[in-house]
Amino acid sequence: TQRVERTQLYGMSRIFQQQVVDALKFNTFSQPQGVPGYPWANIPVFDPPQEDDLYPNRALNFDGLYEQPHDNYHGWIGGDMADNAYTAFDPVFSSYHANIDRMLEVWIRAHPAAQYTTQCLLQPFAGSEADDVTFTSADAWRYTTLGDMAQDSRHIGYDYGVPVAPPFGTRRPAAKACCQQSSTPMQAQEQTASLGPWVVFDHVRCTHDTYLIDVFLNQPDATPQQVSADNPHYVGRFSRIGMGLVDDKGRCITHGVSRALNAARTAAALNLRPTDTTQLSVVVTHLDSARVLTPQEYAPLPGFIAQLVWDDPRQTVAGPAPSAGCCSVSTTTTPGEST
Ligand SMILES: [Cu+2]
Repeated sequence: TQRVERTQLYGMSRIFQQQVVDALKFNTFSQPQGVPGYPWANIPVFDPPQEDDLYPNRALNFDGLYEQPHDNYHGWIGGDMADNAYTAFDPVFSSYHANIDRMLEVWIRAHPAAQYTTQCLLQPFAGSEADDVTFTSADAWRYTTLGDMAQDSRHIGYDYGVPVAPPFGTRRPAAKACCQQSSTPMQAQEQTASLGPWVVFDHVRCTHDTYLIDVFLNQPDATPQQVSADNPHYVGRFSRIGMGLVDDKGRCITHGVSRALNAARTAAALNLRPTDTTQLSVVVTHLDSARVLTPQEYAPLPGFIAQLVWDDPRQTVAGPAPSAGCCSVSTTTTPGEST
């Protein structure tokens, strides 16, 4: 049974890695926020809480898409890693985030023309202490900006070795082509042609505890046992890493954002079309207790209701959309069904 479990876990990793590949397809890094061009993560002051309309929709770009598989691995490891208040206390955090940096590097090198704001300080602290640090204060030199950080690593003195295994989504080179890094993107055309549909969650905000949201199409009786990469009805996971303790730093947004999970693989496996009536189901699991929540229990949580959207989200990126851009999509879904 250990082997079966392990195979299951590797299957999940395949799904998470596909989510990374999906994120890397987005040519926009993050949406600018407000006139100074702050991206969402650079809101300079959280105390007092900021106006809702300062928070852009961050679903439809690399940053928003990539956070999902990032969160999934936090939840997958569990324990401290799945608790925002303690996550960096787990030694695996450092090596895990070293790879997050590497994936950022993949994106940066694939988009050499991208520009990042240098106007905004990345502040390691929030709250009243941070209020004293301004763009012009003497302390500012201790801090850095997104523009300083988002550079090709070779500009700041280090480089990445050649991976020992081909990146996920590339074919292994033919046996005879020994030393060339010439692996070709796997079914590149096919993937580009099948980017949708998307499972979209709106009004996503912080939670206290950590939850796993597993998504299925046309599986109304879904249970945790059906979470498997081999199940054609299974779309993937949307982990919500809890803030833990009390969010005393005011880091939680008040308005909420939209997040999207690509369902192209599932739609292709089930031969679904936009005109079909497709049932969307979610199984929400409370990570610490492994308890499955009833729809009555998870419905009041922020951003736990999903809908299926067939439009390619990249077509709808038209600038900051504080109201989470879901007003004009067509859907043929029964949202939020579960066991
Ligand atoms: Cu992390």
